[in-house]
Amino acid sequence: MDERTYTADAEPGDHVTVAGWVHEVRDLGGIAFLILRDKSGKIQVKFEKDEMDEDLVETGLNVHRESVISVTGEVEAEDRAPTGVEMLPGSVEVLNEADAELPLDPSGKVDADLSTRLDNRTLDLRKKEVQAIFEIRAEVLRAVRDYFRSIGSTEINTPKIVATGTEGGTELFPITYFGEEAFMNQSPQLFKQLMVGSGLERVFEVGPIFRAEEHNTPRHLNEATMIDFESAFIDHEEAMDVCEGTLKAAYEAVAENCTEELDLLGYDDFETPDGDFPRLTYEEAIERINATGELDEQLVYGDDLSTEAERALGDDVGGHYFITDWPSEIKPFYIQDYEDDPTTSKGFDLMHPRMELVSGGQREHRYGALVEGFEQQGLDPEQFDYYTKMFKYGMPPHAGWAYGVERLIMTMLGLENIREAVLFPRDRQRLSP
Ligand code: AMO
Repeated sequence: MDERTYTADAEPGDHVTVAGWVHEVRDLGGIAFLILRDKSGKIQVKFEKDEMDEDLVETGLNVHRESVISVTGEVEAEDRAPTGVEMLPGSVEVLNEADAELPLDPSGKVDADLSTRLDNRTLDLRKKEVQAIFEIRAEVLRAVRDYFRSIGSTEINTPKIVATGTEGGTELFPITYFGEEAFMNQSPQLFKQLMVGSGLERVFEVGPIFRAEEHNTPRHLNEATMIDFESAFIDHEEAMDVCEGTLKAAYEAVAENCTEELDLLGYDDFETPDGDFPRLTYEEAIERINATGELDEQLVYGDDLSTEAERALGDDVGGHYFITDWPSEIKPFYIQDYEDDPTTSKGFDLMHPRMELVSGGQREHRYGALVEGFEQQGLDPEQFDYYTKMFKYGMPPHAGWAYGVERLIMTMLGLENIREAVLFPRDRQRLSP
């Protein structure tokens, strides 16, 4: 194939070859237009029937929409063309003809429901506004990685096939591992903690997690992507600082580098969070929720926050905020409790007004207290021996947290359904594509 030029780079006076998808063919009689689409944009190709080779016109105008073609020809300025330029084709090559009937209309003129879109994700992703979500997701991950590197954090990759769960036994996916029972990992929690004791001290991971969630909701997935962070020699307050810094870095990068994508998604006032995020204790949070009068039943100390409670508080606070000092009994075994008040933990959540984005906390690094915590949660410390025993050989005080990437994107872009932020979502009904 001749050297290919992106449609956006085709300038008047150039002789180029462009390649992409047939977006539309408009036949006006003596003259016809083919709109060719590629990653960079679209270009109008003009066919003058009486003046051009018959075969060329035939090829260009009879090709089905969404076929892949390449066009070689002259680029000319044309005010009436959508992009101000058009091409006069010297040759058209059909590289792969598409079926006449498509399961989904990538031009977006005909709406499709989410399920049809996800069944045909390849075609769905030919729409610029759908692509924009994934360009933004990629930019968020780049910015987050850069931020972590700037604070001396090492990227790690930990096993996804494991022998035990970490976030409560009910949400595990069992698999068979050479005749033995194993599980898909719910979180890199224990591995990242082991790494802060390894000499790497400060680590992060971006990777998949697997949870057999009971409910099919607009904000739960059965396979999600988590951004995990863990650092030696910091406490939960400092961990919250890093968490806040990461979130702001992600928003700022999107505001700066994704203006086109934000335009496509209809944002003219994309706001990056600024100022310090409020840090409410759990007790303050339930008082504020009760004071909104939004809930049918008042919350009492020890209750977890329902979706309605989170929403009531989110509306009240109006921006990102942390909830700190959770009751120990509703936080996992690895979270440390206050020395002077063992009923209160140093666990925290970062909340967006719509939902929880992050959980984290100061970790229990003392062997004795850690093993006790396992027993209190009805877990067998023996099963976690590979983890607990390292706490006997020099485990520094440490803290960390984890984001759900899809929830971050969903709340950043105001998406209604978390599935919009995943290429191929896994939920209770969906195992393929
Ligand atoms: P937690 O279970 O709260 O904490 O998970 C952390 C964050 O991950 C996201 N998340 C999910 N997103 C989509 N679908 C799901 N099923 C799902 N489950 C979780 C949420 C959530 O806030 N090990 C701890 C973190 C830590 O303490 O470092 C953990 O996994 O945004």
